[in-house]
Amino acid sequence: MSSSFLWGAATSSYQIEGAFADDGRGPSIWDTFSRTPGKVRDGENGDVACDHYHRYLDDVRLMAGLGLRAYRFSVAWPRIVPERGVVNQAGLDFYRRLVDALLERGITPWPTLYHWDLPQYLEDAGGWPNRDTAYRFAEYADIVHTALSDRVENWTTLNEPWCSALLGYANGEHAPGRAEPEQAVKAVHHLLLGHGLAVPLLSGNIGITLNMSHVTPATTSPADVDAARRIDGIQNRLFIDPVLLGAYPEDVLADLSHLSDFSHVKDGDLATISRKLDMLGINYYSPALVAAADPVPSGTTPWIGAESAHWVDGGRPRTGMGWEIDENGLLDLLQRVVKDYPAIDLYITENGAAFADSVSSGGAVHDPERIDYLERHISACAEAVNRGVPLKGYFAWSLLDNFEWAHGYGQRFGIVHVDFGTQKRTPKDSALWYAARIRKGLL
Ligand code: IFM
Repeated sequence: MSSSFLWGAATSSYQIEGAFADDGRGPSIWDTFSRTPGKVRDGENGDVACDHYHRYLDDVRLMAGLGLRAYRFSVAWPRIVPERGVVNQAGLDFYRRLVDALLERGITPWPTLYHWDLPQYLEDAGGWPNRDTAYRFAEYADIVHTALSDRVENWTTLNEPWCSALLGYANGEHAPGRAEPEQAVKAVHHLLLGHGLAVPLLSGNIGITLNMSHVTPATTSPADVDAARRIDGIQNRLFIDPVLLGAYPEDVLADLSHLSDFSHVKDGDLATISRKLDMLGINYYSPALVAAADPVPSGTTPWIGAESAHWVDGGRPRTGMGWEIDENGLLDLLQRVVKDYPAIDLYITENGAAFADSVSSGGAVHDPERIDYLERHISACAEAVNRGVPLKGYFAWSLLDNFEWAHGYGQRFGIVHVDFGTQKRTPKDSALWYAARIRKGLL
């Protein structure tokens, strides 16, 4: 079992590529958002990021040196279709070169088609709240698949549609920065519709990646239990239910009824969204301990549907992002997915932690907290497999320190340190630990 377990690391296009105007790439919503004053820490952006677009060969060599068996990256839609109706061959060529370099070193390419960099012209036409964007996504998926299917077998449609829809359109923390909760509900549906429209156009091992959390009530009081139900509904079930069960959860529709009458859900949409998949990617970082809310503090924008719930401190250590560390949440979550949903291969497509790393005078990066985080969560994966969970792989987030969205370069998630001034890569102690863990195997 453990020898076929797929070990990898993950990145995404806007977070690492840079080369924002090279070879015909058009602007994305993140180019626009990061240039909007006050949206990203210190006004930082992905113009250069890790300069991976120019350094991909070195980065692939680095991956090979660490013994990675798979590399999860995303394709930048604005490189492929920079303007409506225009296919940019130079953009496709970049990913062909990247995939070839991976295959030459025995690393399985694991592309995601959408990791948040919507072409700006599609946002100008309404963005994800506009149904047409789902059809444009399917067209784009078809273009990428046609170009790469001779060398790529594993396809992920979307990464974390929760973030695209809710952070992007409900509270505006992410691009395109709109605080329009009614539109966010439509964005949820059109992201999922885009996924479903793309599925029959792809071949091989096809999946979607959801960011999921294990949500538990802080107490057994009915109010806290209901708060946990609502958060679980918005975070998990609003996405996994339509994809794997073919229906939105009734209680979540009721929770959102003040925002939407769901007339944007057309006949046949749920059949499209629930087309059969081969795998489900789960991104797990932290659990959620939830209680019924005191009034939400002024100046904060609650999640839609979760206006009267708040997160309770579980008393565990936290990462640099302030996220509580609990590997048992991952084990519980995996077992819950197996229990509540039809059988499907599972992959942890992201898991990792940001800490304030620095290069020591000897040139090493000592990151014992990240090693501890990874060790705990990989052990939870091993335990899940022992308990019969069909978990087939694990991708550390992230290969490289990178542009952490609204946090700019202030949060380092990499197992490889990047000096953003010189672009020097230094494998952290965690990268060396991970390489040894891969050699040892899961179980
Ligand atoms: O950096 C992000 C990634 O783009 C999506 N999942 C969570 C990561 C850490 O915040």
